[in-house]
Amino acid sequence: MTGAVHNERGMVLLLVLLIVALLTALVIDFSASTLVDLRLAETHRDSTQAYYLAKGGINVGRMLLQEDRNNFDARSEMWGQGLDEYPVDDNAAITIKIDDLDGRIACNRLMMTNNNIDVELKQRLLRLFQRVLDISADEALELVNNLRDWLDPDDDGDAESNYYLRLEPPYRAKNGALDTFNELVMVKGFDAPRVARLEPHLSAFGGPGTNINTASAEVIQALAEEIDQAAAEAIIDYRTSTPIKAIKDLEGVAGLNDAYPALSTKATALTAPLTVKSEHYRIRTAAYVNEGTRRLEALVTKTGNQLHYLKIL
Ligand SMILES: [Ca+2]
Ligand SMILES: [Ca+2]
Repeated sequence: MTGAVHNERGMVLLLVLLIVALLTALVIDFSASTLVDLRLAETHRDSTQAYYLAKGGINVGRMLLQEDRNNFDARSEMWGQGLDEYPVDDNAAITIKIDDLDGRIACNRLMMTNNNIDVELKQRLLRLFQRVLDISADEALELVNNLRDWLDPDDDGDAESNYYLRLEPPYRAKNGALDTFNELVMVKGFDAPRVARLEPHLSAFGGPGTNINTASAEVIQALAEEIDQAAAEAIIDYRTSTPIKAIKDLEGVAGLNDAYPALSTKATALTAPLTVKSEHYRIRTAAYVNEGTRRLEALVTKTGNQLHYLKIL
């Protein structure tokens, strides 16, 4: 069997699995009381069905990730395609979007398990903050230090509980990992507009490494000083047609020049390695049933198909 035929059969099988999973989510017995206003009952039924359909969509997303067993992870793969208002019934549709969080820099990884700073990740955050927020090196350093104080277990520093307790309303420094990315707005210097600008490049949850197949141009440039905008664009051009299966694939790619040796070094770094594979994903779904809409978000780890959380958006 050729690779193409095999892939095509795999896609058809997945599509069948997907429709079965979604229709199962829709088949729920609703016995609306005759005493309740019919219109209200219908709205309630639609929203409830939309909730189960959105949840079915999360399961389909997890299934797509589990079906992906090769040695690289890129958006051109089945999981990266997603579904956009895909009809599953006459009155129902589903949107599924899977984002690879290992293409982003995971804030929580700034502190290593031994409570030391990951100096490699710190450098990447410094470069990313300067470029994305258009701030000086000193201002970027202050932000990284504030994030460190938020995460580290002690209360020694400029941006610790002694600072936050003077705010209105007062609160304490977390002195631990971020539970959600939006928690970053609580950290000194990270206001909502800044957090929104950083969001495509950062996550709370994620691996220590960075997947070159899914990283943004900004994250690619943040990897090393030697990687300029032209080099980041050359990588993105290359990977659009050819998923990167090993960092070595980039050797000799036109436009990379001095950036390749830097990338090659990152691939074997002891901390925050540059990779071609991912473990941490965010699945977002939106389900529409007549007038009812429900949106869900899940964070999952691919190995062991672990669900870290499921929340209604
Ligand atoms: Ca893959
Ligand atoms: Ca602290």
